[in-house]
Amino acid sequence: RGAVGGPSNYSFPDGFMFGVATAAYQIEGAWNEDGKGESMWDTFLHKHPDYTPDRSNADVAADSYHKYMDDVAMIKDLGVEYYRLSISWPRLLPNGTDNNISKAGVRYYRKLIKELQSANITPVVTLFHWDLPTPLMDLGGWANPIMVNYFRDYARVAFNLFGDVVKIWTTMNEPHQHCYNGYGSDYFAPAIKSHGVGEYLCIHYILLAHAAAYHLYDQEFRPNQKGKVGITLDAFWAKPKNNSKPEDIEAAERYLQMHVGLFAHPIYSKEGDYPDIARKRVDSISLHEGYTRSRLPTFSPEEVNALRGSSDFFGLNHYTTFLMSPSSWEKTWLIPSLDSDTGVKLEQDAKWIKPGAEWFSIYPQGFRKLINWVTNQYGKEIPIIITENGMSDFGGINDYLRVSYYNEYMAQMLMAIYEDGCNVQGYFAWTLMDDFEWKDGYVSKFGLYYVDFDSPEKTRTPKQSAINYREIVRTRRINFDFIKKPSPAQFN
Ligand code: GBH
Repeated sequence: RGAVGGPSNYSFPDGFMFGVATAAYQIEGAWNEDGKGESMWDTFLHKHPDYTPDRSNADVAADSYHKYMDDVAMIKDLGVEYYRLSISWPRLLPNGTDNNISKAGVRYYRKLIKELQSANITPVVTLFHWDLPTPLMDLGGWANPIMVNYFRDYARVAFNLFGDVVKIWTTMNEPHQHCYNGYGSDYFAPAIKSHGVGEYLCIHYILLAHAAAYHLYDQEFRPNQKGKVGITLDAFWAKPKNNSKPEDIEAAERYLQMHVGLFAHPIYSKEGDYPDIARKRVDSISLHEGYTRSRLPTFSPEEVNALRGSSDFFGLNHYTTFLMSPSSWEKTWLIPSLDSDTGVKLEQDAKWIKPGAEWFSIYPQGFRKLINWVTNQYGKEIPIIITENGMSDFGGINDYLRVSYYNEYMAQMLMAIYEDGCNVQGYFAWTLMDDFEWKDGYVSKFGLYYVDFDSPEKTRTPKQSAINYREIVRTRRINFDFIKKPSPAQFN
């Protein structure tokens, strides 16, 4: 019904979920207030103040710990019905373990959830958006198998406390980015640089921890709480550098299997387990490198079973596209590593607009391709929820490029829905407001709302992109003419 006449006339399907997303460490601040424990990001940034270009950290950030009422008012003003937030594990469990539940932590998330409820906004809660409690990091973090149990304990506390209201959970945010950048290199905390070994351990135990939380919910909570539990995976679109070169097409597919498939195949495929290509490559390269065992750990048959089908939806984060071609050696690669095991060179087209962060180019068509790839790999039955999509820039409230980024990317999503039959059920814009953007500090901005980080009030102001998103949500259509960039003369 909504599908006549192309993207500018398509209307979003009935029941389509519109939302905005944030993450605790990036917005909350109050890093040591009311008995909150330290997360490994707190610890890391206090130790390495020069990690970010502006020597910043998220001790205060957007101060959402105190300003959550303003946040909810903004979300309400956007008209969206869903808000994806994350719980700070060490705010709830200061030591990471469930022997000590912080009353203030419970109170904070209770108040926030209540406030959302009274604004008719449905919370979607991420359990782990990278801020691991430092005491658990000290034990090796996700490289330590015991974390599977500690994550399950944490999940139980969260389901117990908030599951009466929270009906949509995502266990982990972007395990690929977390493990690859944090355990495989020093781009993210904890900066372990155990490339090729630690990064696979992180992947392995994060997957098992996800499955443990899923089954815990199934057994102890689902019968009463009747909610859904999924995971959020990230993916660049992998575009063959030269579409008429079979080796580039193969490289692109290999990249997707090694980066998305590594997580998605164990959970969403019929057969389960790591994709064959990953198993074979890492096994044989490890052997060749002189290791007795493969650097990629092995799941037992019970673990394969526990992982298979352990998600009620496919949470997908997407930002940008890279061009792929085969390569056996790149100077940026650490060896061994997921990168060298993959053997694919990543570039971006110089013609694509690059509005902000180094890694970020605009290529809207990649979004539709990616949604189709996920659909073809794992089937139409599994609902896809876009848990993040948004644009990086360095600017303020007149973010006309972000307006067209959202329009164009959402149009591609609508084409995936109506022209390709993909089962996309929701979309969350990243992000509600400017925040602490990890490696980029406060320099790279993704917000729909501008935050004045110099003001003690952390004043929030809607950008043009917020006004545009509100109109999309209100009309359930994309109006490409709603906000027009003024001609240069009008700027004077
Ligand atoms: C998401 O991750 C996060 O979930 C969110 O917290 C973050 O604010 C948002 O996106 C915007 O960045 O992978 O070698 O090319 C995206 C993570 C991590 C993707 C850094 C690009 C660049 C280095 N990004 N990565 S590389």
